[in-house]
Amino acid sequence: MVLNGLIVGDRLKSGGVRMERIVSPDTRRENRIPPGQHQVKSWPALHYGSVPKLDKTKWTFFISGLVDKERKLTFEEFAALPQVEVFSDIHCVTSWSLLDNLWQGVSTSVIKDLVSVKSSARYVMVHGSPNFTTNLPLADFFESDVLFAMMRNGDVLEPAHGAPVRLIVPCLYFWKSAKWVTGLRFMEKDKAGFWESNGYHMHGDPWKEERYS
Ligand SMILES: Nc1nc2c(c(=O)[nH]1)N[C@H]1C(S)=C(S)[C@@H](COP(=O)(O)O)O[C@H]1N2
Ligand SMILES: [Mo]
Repeated sequence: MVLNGLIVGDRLKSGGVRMERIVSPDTRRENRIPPGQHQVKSWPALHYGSVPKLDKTKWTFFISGLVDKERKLTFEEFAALPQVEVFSDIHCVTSWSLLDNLWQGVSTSVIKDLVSVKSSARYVMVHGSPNFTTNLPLADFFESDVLFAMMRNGDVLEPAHGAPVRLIVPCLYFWKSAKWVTGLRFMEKDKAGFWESNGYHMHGDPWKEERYS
């Protein structure tokens, strides 16, 4: 099992106690495959453009917009934040679903401890390399099973799947799960991100088939 040194260090700091495991509510449905979807067994890599070459020592994570004080974290600072495990399914709008993923990373709830998000904020724009954006209502962004993942099923994420840090939003189609995350901007009004400006739905609930608008 490939383990990132900082993640192992964090585990030891917590006394070797297993980290909290959150089970995504949709994995408890009797039928876990949303309408119009089919199950796949291996994980496709899909994105616009080519895989960016990211150097962890230069990677930074910004938190901006409607917060009391904007912040920027290095990878070392980000990876030292408390971590959780999340068990969830993936539903891609192109119709494949991949069940039983165990993610490890930083819960979005930790963001609330880093900055104070102003009460006027209702949406967040998630930014990813090279010029990717995707918009989410804060109600979805702060669901308890949403995290910035660094590992899946015990392995560090591969570059094609968004290393070093990607977002995972289990309750929405997978295009909302930005790869190669670089930061967040909290906003009062909803604004279309990259795929949303190209015809994808502003919200993207797979159970309501909110595919295109
Ligand atoms: N930075 C970035 N993140 C992205 C995308 C992208 O083009 N750029 N594509 C999205 C889409 S459309 C999908 S389906 C998923 C695919 O993730 P995967 O390649 O790990 O399966 O990433 C999402 N996150
Ligand atoms: Mo997609």
